[in-house]
Amino acid sequence: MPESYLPKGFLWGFATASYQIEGAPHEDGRADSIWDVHCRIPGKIADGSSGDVACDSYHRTAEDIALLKQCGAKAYRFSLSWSRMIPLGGRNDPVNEKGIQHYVKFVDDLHAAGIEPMITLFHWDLPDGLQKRYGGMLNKDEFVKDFENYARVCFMAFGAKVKYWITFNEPWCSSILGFSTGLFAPGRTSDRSKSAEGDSSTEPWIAGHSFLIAHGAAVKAYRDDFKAKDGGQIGITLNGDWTEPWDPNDPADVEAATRKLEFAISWFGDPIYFGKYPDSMRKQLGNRLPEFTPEEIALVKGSNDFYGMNHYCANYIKHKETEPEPNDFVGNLEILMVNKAGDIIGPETQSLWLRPYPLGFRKLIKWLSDRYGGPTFYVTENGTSLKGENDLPLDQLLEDDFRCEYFRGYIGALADAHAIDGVDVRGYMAWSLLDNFEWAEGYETRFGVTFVDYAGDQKRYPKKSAKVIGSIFDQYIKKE
Ligand code: GBH
Repeated sequence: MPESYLPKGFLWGFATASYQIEGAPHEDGRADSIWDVHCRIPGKIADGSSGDVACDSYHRTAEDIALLKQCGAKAYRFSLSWSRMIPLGGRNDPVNEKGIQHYVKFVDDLHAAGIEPMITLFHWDLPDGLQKRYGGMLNKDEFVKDFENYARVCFMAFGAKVKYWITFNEPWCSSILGFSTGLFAPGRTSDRSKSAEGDSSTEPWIAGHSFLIAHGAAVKAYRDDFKAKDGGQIGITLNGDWTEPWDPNDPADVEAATRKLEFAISWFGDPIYFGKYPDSMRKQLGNRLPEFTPEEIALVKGSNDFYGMNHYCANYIKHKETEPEPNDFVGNLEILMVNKAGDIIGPETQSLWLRPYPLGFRKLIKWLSDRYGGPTFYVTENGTSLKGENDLPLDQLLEDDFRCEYFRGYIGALADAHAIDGVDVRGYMAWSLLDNFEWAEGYETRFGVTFVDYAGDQKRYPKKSAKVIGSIFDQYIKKE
């Protein structure tokens, strides 16, 4: 037994997202999401692929549940496709009973297998109807009403069967990658070589504001009309990488490292816990960052029952002397893999942005816990790709020791954060159960503990990490 530990009853399992695994885009009444549309634009997805088939999980729910059981998972975090439930998306559009029934059955099947469902309402796949009708997140009033309506449809459909609800997955990604760099759907950006429309200096901040208000409205709906009878909890999932100063002896780099955390995480975290945007963001962005009305503050402040934390890696941060560009979204700084002393933050993976640094996990969750007054955390994603994994022959690919080491390091760091630093963490979902559609990267980058044979009828093969992860939790979770 290692010295550090995770609390008794710790909820661990795996995470996925609807568009990344389901396929079946036209089945049972589903309509397009903005990702279906985005994938059709040539050049947007590295391998020209889409989520049309993906892991075919829409047809293989039993197989996926069997995989979860085999791994010993206690929980499964998955997202609902809004376009299956309300195909056109809006509060006056028809609800699709078939879409609802698919997920109701899935939740029942999970329970029958002894696996706790954790539902994400929105993992980036906005119904395209709402994008076309009014610009999606850019139209705050419409978007908030439609999201609240969709959330209510879900709360009603699943009632007491679901104890863990997540409103949004990583609103940073939808806002910045969707409205600033244009890498993600809906692909808007000021860069006219990439999109005919968009304003990177304003739209990401407007979208982010809409997400916050919509989160607050959905949480209020749950607390007012469902929580007492259904007994669940609701929160938001925020992404964030840890930051180390490029030169720890340069106060400007130390400050920039914190500013990066504020631009990436506190953008959403501060309004939810304090009712305001971080000063560093207001200072740089001025009135491009929307203001909260008193009614909005009342909705947003205090709107997390728990903090959903997605975390993968760390970077070195170097301040910039020059004035920030109008499209800057990181806080006027450089993000680097090597520091002044020549240390490398972590080994390469298949994802350019992902360098494992387990100690950063412990440091970040402690930083968040201190900043936000010791909230309850559920880690809602953590995992890694492997450099060159996709090019390996199957027998070698299944021996994913690098991923096993990643999980050992990160789960150990989490146990330290809990046992030594006193962080209140109660669950952990590894990303991901399956190799899946890795957004703009297509299928070349794999994050699964299960290999999915895209050329061989989507057959699933558990990797070594699928077995190892359970033994790691066994080691750390307190029995008494
Ligand atoms: C998660 O985001 C997602 O929730 C999940 O759907 C996804 O499959 C998983 O990561 C693995 O990627 O390309 O330089 O602009 C993780 C947080 C933040 C990581 C944005 C990628 C893009 C950096 N992501 N980041 S860049």
